[in-house]
Amino acid sequence: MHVLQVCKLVTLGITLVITMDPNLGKCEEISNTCAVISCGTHAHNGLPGRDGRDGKEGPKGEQGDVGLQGLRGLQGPPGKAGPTGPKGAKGPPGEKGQEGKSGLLDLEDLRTQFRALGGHMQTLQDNLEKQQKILLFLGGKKIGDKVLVTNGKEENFDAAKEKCTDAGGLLAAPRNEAENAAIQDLLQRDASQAFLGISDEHVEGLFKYVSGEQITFSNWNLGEPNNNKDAEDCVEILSDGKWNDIPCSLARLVICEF
Ligand code: FUC
Ligand code: CA
Repeated sequence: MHVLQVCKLVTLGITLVITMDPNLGKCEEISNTCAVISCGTHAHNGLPGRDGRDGKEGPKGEQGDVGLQGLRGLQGPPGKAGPTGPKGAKGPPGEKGQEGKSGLLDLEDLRTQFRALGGHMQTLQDNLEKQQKILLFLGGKKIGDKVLVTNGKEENFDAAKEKCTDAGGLLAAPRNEAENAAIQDLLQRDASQAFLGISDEHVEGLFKYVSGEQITFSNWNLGEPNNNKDAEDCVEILSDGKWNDIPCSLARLVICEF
């Protein structure tokens, strides 16, 4: 069969189809599918037709496959602190400590130390009594809590005060009748008068103990204190126990109280 015959057969077939379907009757549409087909009855092929117009935009295609993983991004800022984690496991037991002392033993130690302290105090007490006995043996006199002692020397008021304070005592001053009698007893052995630790050298007429307190006991001789010649600020005790104010510059027996 010749090519011409084949083309005629095809054209015939197409013509039949067009006849059966009016929508397919236009020659232009047919020429899009077969460039060699013409609507005429020419025996030879025509020139190629013009390029057709662009077709309408097709429907949206199906979603493509998932793309490849992108590049790793830059490190972000630190996040907030997370919640407290669960408690860790218990650690291994530590080394065994030194053996502790029993509370009973501590109490026993305390008793031992207390007994030792009591012993020391007793020793001190014994020594004190021994010293007092020595003082009394040397002529001291105990009256109440006081111990009166004389050095057997006569000094002016300031020197007498100093002798007593240097020895850790005070120039003796009777606070009552008994103490006055004890001092009187002491001076009779060594002298006829002794200084008392009393004066009005700061305020005339206001007699005070050397410790600074105003006197609370006195045993003035009749007519005393007279501040003779306006020069008597110190006090002597006479052999009969009576008091007389005299100049502080005079020398009198030193009697101290401890
Ligand atoms: C009395 C006393 C004086 C002084 C004088 C000799 O006047 O009051 O203190 O002892 O005698
Ligand atoms: Ca006097």
